[in-house]
Amino acid sequence: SGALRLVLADQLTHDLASLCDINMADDVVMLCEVQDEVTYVRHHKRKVAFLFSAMRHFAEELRRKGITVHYVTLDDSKNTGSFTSEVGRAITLFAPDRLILTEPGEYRVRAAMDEWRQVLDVDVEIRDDDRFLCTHDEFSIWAEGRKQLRMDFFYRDMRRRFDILMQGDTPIGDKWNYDADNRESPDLTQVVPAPYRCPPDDITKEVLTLVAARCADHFGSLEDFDFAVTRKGALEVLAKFIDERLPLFGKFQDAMIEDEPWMYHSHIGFYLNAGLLTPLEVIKAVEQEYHNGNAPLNAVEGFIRQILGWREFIRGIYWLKMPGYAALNYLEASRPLPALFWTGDTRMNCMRQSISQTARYAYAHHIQRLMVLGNFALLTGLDPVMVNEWYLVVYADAYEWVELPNVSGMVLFADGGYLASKPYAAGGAYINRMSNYCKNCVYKVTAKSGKEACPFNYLYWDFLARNREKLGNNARLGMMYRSLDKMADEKITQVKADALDFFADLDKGVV
Ligand code: FAD
Ligand code: DLZ
Ligand code: SF4
Repeated sequence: SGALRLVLADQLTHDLASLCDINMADDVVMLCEVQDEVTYVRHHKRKVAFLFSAMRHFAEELRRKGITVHYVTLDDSKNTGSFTSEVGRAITLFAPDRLILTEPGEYRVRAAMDEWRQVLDVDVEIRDDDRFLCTHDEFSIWAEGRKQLRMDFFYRDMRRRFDILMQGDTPIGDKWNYDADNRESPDLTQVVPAPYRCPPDDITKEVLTLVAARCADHFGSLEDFDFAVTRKGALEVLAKFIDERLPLFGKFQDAMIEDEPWMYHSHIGFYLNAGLLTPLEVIKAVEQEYHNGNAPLNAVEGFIRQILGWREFIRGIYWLKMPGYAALNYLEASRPLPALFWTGDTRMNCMRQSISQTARYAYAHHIQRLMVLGNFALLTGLDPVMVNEWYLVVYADAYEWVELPNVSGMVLFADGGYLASKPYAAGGAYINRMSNYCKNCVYKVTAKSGKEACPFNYLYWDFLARNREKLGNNARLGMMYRSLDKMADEKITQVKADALDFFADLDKGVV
Protein backbone atom coordinates (compact mmCIF):
# COMPACT_ATOMS: atom_id res chain seq x y z
CA SER A 1 0.00 0.00 0.00
CA GLY A 2 1.00 3.62 -0.43
CA ALA A 3 0.89 6.83 1.54
CA LEU A 4 -2.14 8.81 2.68
CA ARG A 5 -1.54 12.51 2.05
CA LEU A 6 -3.80 14.96 3.85
CA VAL A 7 -4.33 18.39 2.29
CA LEU A 8 -6.02 21.07 4.40
CA ALA A 9 -8.23 23.86 3.09
CA ASP A 10 -5.36 26.35 3.19
CA GLN A 11 -2.90 24.02 1.45
CA LEU A 12 -4.32 24.07 -2.06
CA THR A 13 -0.94 24.23 -3.80
CA HIS A 14 -0.01 21.62 -6.41
CA ASP A 15 3.64 21.45 -5.40
CA LEU A 16 2.87 21.42 -1.67
CA ALA A 17 5.61 19.73 0.40
CA SER A 18 3.35 16.74 1.09
CA LEU A 19 2.35 16.31 -2.58
CA CYS A 20 5.58 16.83 -4.48
CA ASP A 21 6.81 13.22 -4.38
CA ILE A 22 3.45 11.56 -4.90
CA ASN A 23 3.30 8.02 -6.22
CA MET A 24 0.23 8.06 -8.45
CA ALA A 25 -0.11 4.28 -8.50
CA ASP A 26 -0.38 3.74 -4.75
CA ASP A 27 -0.99 6.99 -2.88
CA VAL A 28 -4.26 8.59 -1.86
CA VAL A 29 -4.74 12.32 -1.34
CA MET A 30 -7.39 13.22 1.19
CA LEU A 31 -9.34 16.46 1.70
CA CYS A 32 -12.20 16.79 4.17
CA GLU A 33 -14.86 19.35 4.96
CA VAL A 34 -15.43 18.96 8.69
CA GLN A 35 -17.92 20.43 11.10
CA ASP A 36 -15.31 21.09 13.81
CA GLU A 37 -13.37 23.44 11.53
CA VAL A 38 -16.51 25.22 10.37
CA THR A 39 -17.67 25.89 13.92
CA TYR A 40 -14.68 26.06 16.31
CA VAL A 41 -15.27 29.67 15.54
CA ARG A 42 -18.37 30.22 13.46
CA HIS A 43 -16.75 31.47 10.27
CA HIS A 44 -18.36 33.95 7.90
CA LYS A 45 -20.57 32.12 5.39
CA ARG A 46 -18.59 33.50 2.45
CA LYS A 47 -15.33 32.21 3.93
CA VAL A 48 -16.70 28.68 4.31
CA ALA A 49 -18.14 28.77 0.78
CA PHE A 50 -14.84 30.01 -0.66
CA LEU A 51 -12.80 27.32 1.07
CA PHE A 52 -15.13 24.44 0.24
CA SER A 53 -15.44 25.46 -3.41
CA ALA A 54 -11.68 25.95 -3.71
CA MET A 55 -11.10 22.54 -2.06
CA ARG A 56 -13.53 20.83 -4.44
CA HIS A 57 -11.96 22.47 -7.49
CA PHE A 58 -8.49 21.52 -6.27
CA ALA A 59 -9.62 17.90 -5.80
CA GLU A 60 -10.94 17.89 -9.39
CA GLU A 61 -7.58 19.17 -10.65
CA LEU A 62 -5.76 16.39 -8.77
CA ARG A 63 -8.13 13.78 -10.22
CA ARG A 64 -7.54 15.14 -13.69
CA LYS A 65 -3.83 14.55 -13.14
CA GLY A 66 -4.64 10.92 -12.43
CA ILE A 67 -4.29 11.10 -8.66
CA THR A 68 -6.64 9.10 -6.40
CA VAL A 69 -8.52 11.54 -4.19
CA HIS A 70 -10.56 10.74 -1.09
CA TYR A 71 -12.82 13.77 -0.68
CA VAL A 72 -15.27 13.98 2.20
CA THR A 73 -18.05 16.55 1.86
CA LEU A 74 -19.67 18.16 4.88
CA ASP A 75 -22.99 16.47 4.13
CA ASP A 76 -21.53 12.99 3.56
CA SER A 77 -23.50 10.72 5.93
CA LYS A 78 -20.26 8.97 6.98
CA ASN A 79 -18.48 12.23 7.84
CA THR A 80 -17.40 12.07 11.50
CA GLY A 81 -16.79 15.81 11.83
CA SER A 82 -13.13 16.34 12.80
CA PHE A 83 -9.69 16.10 11.23
CA THR A 84 -8.62 13.45 13.73
CA SER A 85 -11.63 11.19 13.29
CA GLU A 86 -11.67 11.60 9.50
CA VAL A 87 -7.99 10.75 9.21
CA GLY A 88 -8.63 7.74 11.43
CA ARG A 89 -11.50 6.64 9.18
CA ALA A 90 -9.37 7.05 6.03
CA ILE A 91 -6.66 4.92 7.60
CA THR A 92 -9.14 2.08 8.11
CA LEU A 93 -10.45 2.54 4.57
CA PHE A 94 -7.09 2.62 2.76
CA ALA A 95 -4.65 0.95 5.17
CA PRO A 96 -1.81 3.26 4.08
CA ASP A 97 1.78 2.56 5.14
CA ARG A 98 2.27 6.17 6.28
CA LEU A 99 0.51 9.48 6.65
CA ILE A 100 2.21 12.47 5.04
CA LEU A 101 1.30 16.01 6.11
CA THR A 102 2.45 19.55 5.53
CA GLU A 103 2.61 21.42 8.83
CA PRO A 104 -0.64 23.32 9.30
CA GLY A 105 -1.02 27.08 9.64
CA GLU A 106 -2.49 26.97 13.11
CA TYR A 107 -1.01 25.91 16.42
CA ARG A 108 -4.28 24.22 17.43
CA VAL A 109 -4.16 21.94 14.38
CA ARG A 110 -0.43 21.32 14.81
CA ALA A 111 -1.05 20.16 18.38
CA ALA A 112 -3.68 17.70 17.14
CA MET A 113 -1.32 16.40 14.45
CA ASP A 114 1.45 15.89 16.98
CA GLU A 115 -0.93 13.63 18.90
CA TRP A 116 -1.65 11.59 15.79
CA ARG A 117 1.89 10.25 16.13
CA GLN A 118 0.74 8.54 19.33
CA VAL A 119 -2.84 7.62 18.56
CA LEU A 120 -2.76 6.53 14.92
CA ASP A 121 -1.59 3.12 13.92
CA VAL A 122 0.64 4.42 11.15
CA ASP A 123 3.87 6.42 10.70
CA VAL A 124 3.21 10.16 10.60
CA GLU A 125 5.53 12.45 8.65
CA ILE A 126 5.03 16.21 9.08
CA ARG A 127 6.88 18.31 6.50
CA ASP A 128 7.82 22.00 6.68
CA ASP A 129 5.62 24.38 4.74
CA ASP A 130 8.08 25.65 2.15
CA ARG A 131 5.59 28.07 0.61
CA PHE A 132 6.68 30.60 3.23
CA LEU A 133 9.94 32.46 2.69
CA CYS A 134 11.33 32.36 6.21
CA THR A 135 11.51 29.11 8.15
CA HIS A 136 10.71 28.88 11.86
CA ASP A 137 14.42 28.32 12.60
CA GLU A 138 15.56 31.25 10.49
CA PHE A 139 13.06 33.50 12.24
CA SER A 140 14.00 32.42 15.73
CA ILE A 141 17.70 32.94 14.97
CA TRP A 142 16.87 36.43 13.69
CA ALA A 143 14.74 37.18 16.77
CA GLU A 144 17.16 35.78 19.32
CA GLY A 145 18.34 38.29 21.87
CA ARG A 146 16.02 41.07 20.64
CA LYS A 147 13.67 42.41 23.28
CA GLN A 148 11.41 43.98 20.72
CA LEU A 149 11.08 42.88 17.13
CA ARG A 150 10.91 45.45 14.39
CA MET A 151 9.55 44.57 10.99
CA ASP A 152 11.79 47.10 9.20
CA PHE A 153 15.00 45.27 10.07
CA PHE A 154 13.54 41.87 9.30
CA TYR A 155 12.32 43.18 5.94
CA ARG A 156 15.75 44.51 4.97
CA ASP A 157 17.25 41.11 5.61
CA MET A 158 14.56 39.47 3.48
CA ARG A 159 15.13 41.96 0.63
CA ARG A 160 18.83 41.09 0.66
CA ARG A 161 18.26 37.35 0.97
CA PHE A 162 15.83 37.17 -1.93
CA ASP A 163 17.51 39.95 -3.92
CA ILE A 164 14.27 41.87 -4.37
CA LEU A 165 14.46 45.52 -5.51
CA MET A 166 18.21 45.52 -4.84
CA GLN A 167 21.15 47.08 -6.62
CA GLY A 168 24.00 45.01 -5.26
CA ASP A 169 23.92 45.59 -1.50
CA THR A 170 21.78 48.72 -1.59
CA PRO A 171 18.07 49.07 -2.09
CA ILE A 172 16.92 50.42 -5.44
CA GLY A 173 16.30 54.15 -5.03
CA ASP A 174 18.59 54.17 -1.96
CA LYS A 175 15.72 53.95 0.51
CA TRP A 176 14.28 50.78 1.99
CA ASN A 177 10.85 52.22 2.63
CA TYR A 178 8.66 54.70 0.72
CA ASP A 179 5.81 54.93 3.22
CA ALA A 180 6.15 58.70 3.41
CA ASP A 181 4.76 58.76 -0.18
CA ASN A 182 1.99 56.31 0.66
CA ARG A 183 -0.33 58.33 2.83
CA GLU A 184 -2.40 60.43 0.47
CA SER A 185 -5.99 61.35 1.22
CA PRO A 186 -8.51 59.81 -1.16
CA ASP A 187 -9.00 61.50 -4.51
CA LEU A 188 -12.74 61.48 -5.16
CA THR A 189 -12.28 62.45 -8.80
CA GLN A 190 -10.51 59.17 -9.58
CA VAL A 191 -12.71 56.21 -10.54
CA VAL A 192 -11.59 53.10 -8.67
CA PRO A 193 -11.50 50.17 -11.15
CA ALA A 194 -14.24 47.56 -10.74
CA PRO A 195 -13.07 44.49 -8.82
CA TYR A 196 -12.56 41.05 -10.31
CA ARG A 197 -15.73 38.95 -10.39
CA CYS A 198 -16.00 35.23 -10.95
CA PRO A 199 -19.62 34.08 -11.19
CA PRO A 200 -20.33 30.73 -9.51
CA ASP A 201 -19.98 27.57 -11.61
CA ASP A 202 -21.86 24.34 -10.82
CA ILE A 203 -19.42 23.28 -8.08
CA THR A 204 -19.66 26.67 -6.38
CA LYS A 205 -23.47 26.70 -6.70
CA GLU A 206 -23.68 23.37 -4.92
CA VAL A 207 -21.39 24.65 -2.15
CA LEU A 208 -23.46 27.82 -1.78
CA THR A 209 -26.60 25.74 -1.23
CA LEU A 210 -24.80 23.58 1.33
CA VAL A 211 -23.37 26.55 3.23
CA ALA A 212 -26.68 28.43 3.17
CA ALA A 213 -28.31 25.40 4.83
CA ARG A 214 -25.57 24.39 7.24
CA CYS A 215 -24.31 27.83 8.28
CA ALA A 216 -27.62 29.70 8.29
CA ASP A 217 -26.88 31.25 11.69
CA HIS A 218 -23.31 32.29 10.85
CA PHE A 219 -22.33 35.92 10.28
CA GLY A 220 -22.27 37.43 6.82
CA SER A 221 -23.77 37.22 3.38
CA LEU A 222 -23.43 34.83 0.43
CA GLU A 223 -25.07 37.29 -1.93
CA ASP A 224 -23.38 37.66 -5.33
CA PHE A 225 -20.56 35.33 -4.35
CA ASP A 226 -17.79 36.11 -6.81
CA PHE A 227 -14.47 34.94 -5.36
CA ALA A 228 -12.01 33.09 -7.55
CA VAL A 229 -11.98 29.43 -6.49
CA THR A 230 -9.11 28.06 -8.58
CA ARG A 231 -5.47 28.91 -9.14
CA LYS A 232 -6.37 30.04 -12.65
CA GLY A 233 -8.92 32.48 -11.25
CA ALA A 234 -6.52 33.69 -8.56
CA LEU A 235 -3.87 34.38 -11.25
CA GLU A 236 -6.47 36.48 -13.08
CA VAL A 237 -7.12 38.46 -9.90
CA LEU A 238 -3.39 39.09 -9.59
CA ALA A 239 -3.06 40.11 -13.24
CA LYS A 240 -6.02 42.50 -12.94
CA PHE A 241 -4.50 44.03 -9.82
CA ILE A 242 -1.16 44.53 -11.53
CA ASP A 243 -2.74 46.10 -14.62
CA GLU A 244 -5.36 48.28 -13.01
CA ARG A 245 -4.49 49.01 -9.39
CA LEU A 246 -0.82 48.55 -8.62
CA PRO A 247 0.36 51.96 -9.93
CA LEU A 248 -1.90 53.72 -7.40
CA PHE A 249 -1.59 51.11 -4.62
CA GLY A 250 1.09 53.11 -2.82
CA LYS A 251 -0.40 56.55 -3.07
CA PHE A 252 -3.84 55.49 -1.79
CA GLN A 253 -2.76 52.60 0.43
CA ASP A 254 -4.29 54.16 3.54
CA ALA A 255 -7.25 55.91 1.90
CA MET A 256 -10.92 55.01 2.46
CA ILE A 257 -13.95 56.05 0.41
CA GLU A 258 -17.58 55.52 1.36
CA ASP A 259 -19.17 52.50 -0.38
CA GLU A 260 -15.83 51.62 -1.95
CA PRO A 261 -14.49 48.54 -0.17
CA TRP A 262 -11.85 47.55 -2.69
CA MET A 263 -9.82 50.72 -3.33
CA TYR A 264 -6.41 50.06 -4.89
CA HIS A 265 -5.71 46.95 -2.85
CA SER A 266 -4.95 43.59 -4.42
CA HIS A 267 -7.59 41.36 -2.78
CA ILE A 268 -5.26 38.39 -3.07
CA GLY A 269 -4.98 37.61 0.65
CA PHE A 270 -7.71 34.96 0.33
CA TYR A 271 -5.79 33.20 -2.40
CA LEU A 272 -2.31 33.56 -0.92
CA ASN A 273 -3.44 32.19 2.41
CA ALA A 274 -5.33 29.25 0.89
CA GLY A 275 -2.37 28.35 -1.34
CA LEU A 276 -3.83 29.26 -4.74
CA LEU A 277 -1.02 31.81 -5.12
CA THR A 278 2.43 31.67 -3.55
CA PRO A 279 4.20 34.68 -2.09
CA LEU A 280 7.37 34.57 -4.15
CA GLU A 281 5.56 34.43 -7.50
CA VAL A 282 3.47 37.45 -6.48
CA ILE A 283 6.52 39.41 -5.32
CA LYS A 284 8.44 38.64 -8.53
CA ALA A 285 5.51 39.57 -10.76
CA VAL A 286 5.12 42.91 -8.99
CA GLU A 287 8.88 43.63 -8.97
CA GLN A 288 8.90 43.05 -12.74
CA GLU A 289 6.32 45.81 -13.19
CA TYR A 290 8.78 48.26 -11.68
CA HIS A 291 11.56 47.11 -14.00
CA ASN A 292 9.19 47.34 -16.97
CA GLY A 293 8.39 50.92 -16.05
CA ASN A 294 4.70 50.20 -15.48
CA ALA A 295 4.47 51.06 -11.78
CA PRO A 296 6.32 53.53 -9.56
CA LEU A 297 8.76 52.47 -6.87
CA ASN A 298 6.61 53.68 -3.95
CA ALA A 299 3.76 51.39 -5.08
CA VAL A 300 5.93 48.38 -5.84
CA GLU A 301 8.07 48.66 -2.71
CA GLY A 302 5.03 49.31 -0.52
CA PHE A 303 3.25 46.27 -1.88
CA ILE A 304 6.25 43.95 -1.72
CA ARG A 305 6.90 45.03 1.89
CA GLN A 306 3.44 43.74 2.87
CA ILE A 307 4.21 40.25 1.62
CA LEU A 308 7.98 39.86 1.96
CA GLY A 309 8.03 41.88 5.19
CA TRP A 310 4.81 41.95 7.18
CA ARG A 311 3.34 38.60 6.20
CA GLU A 312 6.49 36.64 7.00
CA PHE A 313 7.25 38.69 10.12
CA ILE A 314 3.75 38.12 11.50
CA ARG A 315 3.98 34.40 10.88
CA GLY A 316 7.40 34.25 12.51
CA ILE A 317 6.08 35.88 15.67
CA TYR A 318 3.08 33.56 15.79
CA TRP A 319 5.17 30.40 15.81
CA LEU A 320 7.82 31.87 18.09
CA LYS A 321 5.32 32.97 20.72
CA MET A 322 2.49 30.43 20.63
CA PRO A 323 0.67 29.18 22.62
CA GLY A 324 1.22 31.98 25.14
CA TYR A 325 0.60 34.78 22.66
CA ALA A 326 -3.15 34.06 22.45
CA ALA A 327 -3.61 34.78 26.16
CA LEU A 328 -1.72 38.09 26.35
CA ASN A 329 -3.59 41.14 27.62
CA TYR A 330 -0.98 43.76 28.56
CA LEU A 331 -3.53 46.57 28.90
CA GLU A 332 -5.89 44.35 30.94
CA ALA A 333 -8.74 45.19 28.60
CA SER A 334 -11.97 43.43 29.54
CA ARG A 335 -14.97 45.09 27.90
CA PRO A 336 -17.11 42.52 26.04
CA LEU A 337 -17.34 42.92 22.27
CA PRO A 338 -20.40 45.11 21.60
CA ALA A 339 -23.19 43.68 19.45
CA LEU A 340 -22.64 46.40 16.86
CA PHE A 341 -19.62 44.46 15.57
CA TRP A 342 -22.10 41.84 14.35
CA THR A 343 -25.00 44.07 13.38
CA GLY A 344 -23.25 47.19 12.09
CA ASP A 345 -25.97 49.06 13.92
CA THR A 346 -24.18 52.28 14.87
CA ARG A 347 -24.34 55.93 13.91
CA MET A 348 -20.55 56.09 13.63
CA ASN A 349 -20.32 56.12 9.84
CA CYS A 350 -16.75 54.80 9.63
CA MET A 351 -17.69 51.80 11.80
CA ARG A 352 -20.97 51.19 9.96
CA GLN A 353 -19.22 51.27 6.59
CA SER A 354 -16.43 48.95 7.69
CA ILE A 355 -18.73 46.44 9.40
CA SER A 356 -21.37 46.33 6.68
CA GLN A 357 -18.69 45.78 4.01
CA THR A 358 -17.16 43.06 6.15
CA ALA A 359 -20.55 41.33 6.43
CA ARG A 360 -21.19 41.63 2.74
CA TYR A 361 -17.76 40.67 1.35
CA ALA A 362 -15.80 38.96 4.16
CA TYR A 363 -13.25 41.65 3.33
CA ALA A 364 -12.15 45.03 4.55
CA HIS A 365 -8.86 46.59 3.67
CA HIS A 366 -5.97 47.13 6.04
CA ILE A 367 -6.75 50.65 7.24
CA GLN A 368 -10.38 49.78 7.96
CA ARG A 369 -9.20 46.77 9.98
CA LEU A 370 -6.48 48.73 11.76
CA MET A 371 -7.50 52.36 12.09
CA VAL A 372 -11.29 52.13 12.20
CA LEU A 373 -12.33 48.78 13.70
CA GLY A 374 -9.04 48.17 15.48
CA ASN A 375 -8.77 51.70 16.78
CA PHE A 376 -12.29 51.39 18.22
CA ALA A 377 -11.41 48.07 19.91
CA LEU A 378 -8.20 49.54 21.35
CA LEU A 379 -9.65 52.81 22.60
CA THR A 380 -12.73 51.21 24.16
CA GLY A 381 -10.64 48.49 25.85
CA LEU A 382 -12.30 45.42 24.32
CA ASP A 383 -11.38 41.97 25.58
CA PRO A 384 -8.60 40.58 23.31
CA VAL A 385 -10.05 37.07 23.23
CA MET A 386 -13.37 38.33 21.90
CA VAL A 387 -11.76 40.73 19.44
CA ASN A 388 -9.53 37.96 18.10
CA GLU A 389 -12.47 35.67 17.63
CA TRP A 390 -14.33 38.35 15.69
CA TYR A 391 -11.46 38.98 13.28
CA LEU A 392 -10.93 35.24 12.80
CA VAL A 393 -14.60 34.74 11.96
CA VAL A 394 -15.28 37.64 9.66
CA TYR A 395 -12.46 37.77 7.10
CA ALA A 396 -12.14 35.19 4.35
CA ASP A 397 -8.34 35.53 4.53
CA ALA A 398 -8.24 34.91 8.31
CA TYR A 399 -6.31 32.05 9.89
CA GLU A 400 -5.00 32.32 13.38
CA TRP A 401 -1.33 32.53 12.33
CA VAL A 402 -1.92 35.85 10.59
CA GLU A 403 -4.98 37.17 12.42
CA LEU A 404 -3.70 36.82 16.00
CA PRO A 405 -0.45 38.82 15.81
CA ASN A 406 -2.21 41.52 13.78
CA VAL A 407 -4.97 41.82 16.36
CA SER A 408 -3.16 41.21 19.65
CA GLY A 409 0.15 42.74 18.59
CA MET A 410 -0.63 45.46 16.11
CA VAL A 411 -4.13 46.55 17.12
CA LEU A 412 -4.55 45.87 20.84
CA PHE A 413 -0.94 46.20 22.09
CA ALA A 414 -1.78 43.10 24.12
CA ASP A 415 1.84 41.90 23.84
CA GLY A 416 3.13 45.08 25.49
CA GLY A 417 5.04 46.23 22.41
CA TYR A 418 6.83 43.11 21.26
CA LEU A 419 5.50 43.49 17.72
CA ALA A 420 4.70 47.20 17.42
CA SER A 421 6.58 50.08 18.99
CA LYS A 422 3.41 51.91 20.02
CA PRO A 423 -0.34 51.39 19.94
CA TYR A 424 -1.97 52.56 16.70
CA ALA A 425 -4.37 54.88 18.53
CA ALA A 426 -5.88 57.85 16.72
CA GLY A 427 -8.59 60.45 17.07
CA GLY A 428 -11.23 61.30 14.46
CA ALA A 429 -8.91 63.68 12.61
CA TYR A 430 -6.90 60.76 11.24
CA ILE A 431 -10.03 59.05 9.85
CA ASN A 432 -11.22 62.35 8.44
CA ARG A 433 -7.90 62.93 6.68
CA MET A 434 -7.84 59.45 5.17
CA SER A 435 -11.51 59.10 4.21
CA ASN A 436 -14.74 60.86 3.30
CA TYR A 437 -16.66 58.98 6.02
CA CYS A 438 -17.02 61.95 8.36
CA LYS A 439 -19.01 64.03 5.89
CA ASN A 440 -21.97 61.66 6.24
CA CYS A 441 -21.69 61.04 9.95
CA VAL A 442 -24.06 62.34 12.61
CA TYR A 443 -21.04 62.89 14.84
CA LYS A 444 -18.93 65.97 14.24
CA VAL A 445 -15.30 65.17 13.66
CA THR A 446 -14.23 68.71 14.54
CA ALA A 447 -16.06 68.72 17.88
CA LYS A 448 -13.88 67.55 20.78
CA SER A 449 -16.44 67.10 23.51
CA GLY A 450 -20.13 66.61 24.18
CA LYS A 451 -22.79 64.33 22.75
CA GLU A 452 -22.22 65.45 19.16
CA ALA A 453 -18.46 65.08 19.15
CA CYS A 454 -16.75 62.28 17.25
CA PRO A 455 -16.29 59.60 19.93
CA PHE A 456 -12.74 58.88 18.79
CA ASN A 457 -11.72 62.40 19.85
CA TYR A 458 -12.33 62.05 23.58
CA LEU A 459 -11.84 58.26 23.66
CA TYR A 460 -8.29 58.85 22.47
CA TRP A 461 -7.38 61.03 25.48
CA ASP A 462 -9.37 58.86 27.84
CA PHE A 463 -7.40 55.84 26.59
CA LEU A 464 -4.07 57.56 27.21
CA ALA A 465 -5.15 58.72 30.67
CA ARG A 466 -6.57 55.30 31.61
CA ASN A 467 -3.43 53.47 30.53
CA ARG A 468 -0.81 55.91 31.78
CA GLU A 469 0.78 53.35 34.05
CA LYS A 470 1.33 50.95 31.15
CA LEU A 471 2.04 53.43 28.35
CA GLY A 472 3.36 56.56 30.04
CA ASN A 473 6.98 55.53 29.53
CA ASN A 474 6.63 54.68 25.86
CA ALA A 475 9.06 56.98 24.05
CA ARG A 476 6.89 57.17 20.94
CA LEU A 477 3.93 58.41 22.99
CA GLY A 478 6.00 61.03 24.84
CA MET A 479 4.63 63.96 22.88
CA MET A 480 1.02 62.87 23.41
CA TYR A 481 1.52 62.41 27.14
CA ARG A 482 3.13 65.85 27.35
CA SER A 483 0.01 67.29 25.65
CA LEU A 484 -2.16 65.42 28.10
CA ASP A 485 -0.13 66.81 31.00
CA LYS A 486 -0.65 70.33 29.71
CA MET A 487 -4.40 69.85 29.38
CA ALA A 488 -6.50 71.94 31.79
CA ASP A 489 -8.13 69.96 34.60
CA GLU A 490 -11.65 70.87 33.43
CA LYS A 491 -10.84 69.53 30.00
CA ILE A 492 -9.64 66.21 31.40
CA THR A 493 -12.74 65.97 33.57
CA GLN A 494 -14.83 66.62 30.44
CA VAL A 495 -12.97 63.92 28.47
CA LYS A 496 -13.60 61.40 31.23
CA ALA A 497 -17.27 62.34 31.53
CA ASP A 498 -17.78 62.09 27.75
CA ALA A 499 -16.08 58.70 27.72
CA LEU A 500 -18.26 57.47 30.60
CA ASP A 501 -21.40 58.63 28.77
CA PHE A 502 -20.20 56.90 25.63
CA PHE A 503 -19.54 53.63 27.45
CA ALA A 504 -23.00 53.78 29.01
CA ASP A 505 -24.52 54.31 25.54
CA LEU A 506 -22.37 51.53 24.15
CA ASP A 507 -23.75 49.17 26.78
CA LYS A 508 -27.24 50.22 25.76
CA GLY A 509 -26.37 49.69 22.09
CA VAL A 510 -27.05 53.26 21.05
CA VAL A 511 -23.78 54.78 19.82
P1 FAD B 1 -3.19 44.29 0.17
O1 FAD B 1 -3.36 45.55 0.88
O2 FAD B 1 -3.31 44.33 -1.30
O3 FAD B 1 -1.75 43.70 0.60
C1 FAD B 1 -1.17 42.61 -0.12
C2 FAD B 1 -0.89 41.44 0.74
O4 FAD B 1 0.06 41.75 1.75
C3 FAD B 1 -2.08 40.88 1.51
O5 FAD B 1 -2.88 40.06 0.70
C4 FAD B 1 -1.38 40.12 2.61
O6 FAD B 1 -1.03 38.84 2.18
C5 FAD B 1 -0.12 40.92 2.87
N1 FAD B 1 -0.28 41.74 4.07
C6 FAD B 1 -0.54 43.06 4.13
N2 FAD B 1 -0.55 43.49 5.40
C7 FAD B 1 -0.32 42.41 6.16
C8 FAD B 1 -0.22 42.21 7.55
N3 FAD B 1 -0.37 43.21 8.43
N4 FAD B 1 0.00 40.96 8.00
C9 FAD B 1 0.14 39.94 7.13
N5 FAD B 1 0.06 40.08 5.81
C10 FAD B 1 -0.15 41.30 5.32
N6 FAD B 1 -4.27 39.51 6.83
C11 FAD B 1 -4.58 38.25 6.55
O7 FAD B 1 -4.11 37.71 5.55
N7 FAD B 1 -5.40 37.53 7.36
C12 FAD B 1 -5.95 38.06 8.47
O8 FAD B 1 -6.67 37.39 9.20
C13 FAD B 1 -5.64 39.42 8.79
N8 FAD B 1 -6.17 40.01 9.89
C14 FAD B 1 -5.86 41.30 10.15
C15 FAD B 1 -6.39 41.89 11.30
C16 FAD B 1 -6.06 43.19 11.63
C17 FAD B 1 -6.60 43.79 12.88
C18 FAD B 1 -5.20 43.93 10.80
C19 FAD B 1 -4.82 45.31 11.16
C20 FAD B 1 -4.69 43.35 9.67
C21 FAD B 1 -5.00 42.04 9.31
N9 FAD B 1 -4.48 41.44 8.16
C22 FAD B 1 -4.79 40.13 7.91
C23 FAD B 1 -3.52 42.15 7.29
C24 FAD B 1 -4.16 42.93 6.12
O9 FAD B 1 -5.13 43.82 6.61
C25 FAD B 1 -4.76 41.99 5.09
O10 FAD B 1 -3.78 41.07 4.67
C26 FAD B 1 -5.22 42.74 3.85
O11 FAD B 1 -6.18 43.70 4.21
C27 FAD B 1 -5.80 41.77 2.83
O12 FAD B 1 -6.29 42.46 1.74
P2 FAD B 1 -5.51 42.52 0.36
O13 FAD B 1 -5.21 41.15 -0.10
O14 FAD B 1 -6.31 43.41 -0.54
O15 FAD B 1 -4.16 43.20 0.81
C1 DLZ C 1 -11.28 27.54 8.12
C2 DLZ C 1 -11.58 26.14 7.68
C3 DLZ C 1 -12.90 25.74 7.51
C4 DLZ C 1 -14.05 26.65 7.70
N1 DLZ C 1 -13.20 24.48 7.14
C5 DLZ C 1 -12.20 23.60 6.89
C6 DLZ C 1 -12.48 22.27 6.48
O1 DLZ C 1 -13.62 21.84 6.42
N2 DLZ C 1 -11.44 21.47 6.18
C7 DLZ C 1 -10.15 21.90 6.24
O2 DLZ C 1 -9.25 21.16 5.87
N3 DLZ C 1 -9.85 23.13 6.72
C8 DLZ C 1 -10.84 23.99 7.02
N4 DLZ C 1 -10.56 25.26 7.44
C9 DLZ C 1 -9.14 25.64 7.70
C10 DLZ C 1 -8.69 25.07 9.06
O3 DLZ C 1 -9.63 25.39 10.06
C11 DLZ C 1 -7.37 25.62 9.56
O4 DLZ C 1 -7.54 26.99 9.78
C12 DLZ C 1 -6.22 25.54 8.62
O5 DLZ C 1 -6.10 24.28 8.08
C13 DLZ C 1 -4.91 25.99 9.29
O6 DLZ C 1 -4.44 25.07 10.20
FE1 SF4 D 1 -16.00 58.02 12.34
FE2 SF4 D 1 -15.87 60.16 13.95
FE3 SF4 D 1 -15.71 60.47 11.31
FE4 SF4 D 1 -18.02 59.73 12.41
S1 SF4 D 1 -16.94 61.66 12.72
S2 SF4 D 1 -17.09 58.86 10.58
S3 SF4 D 1 -17.32 58.47 14.10
S4 SF4 D 1 -14.25 59.40 12.61
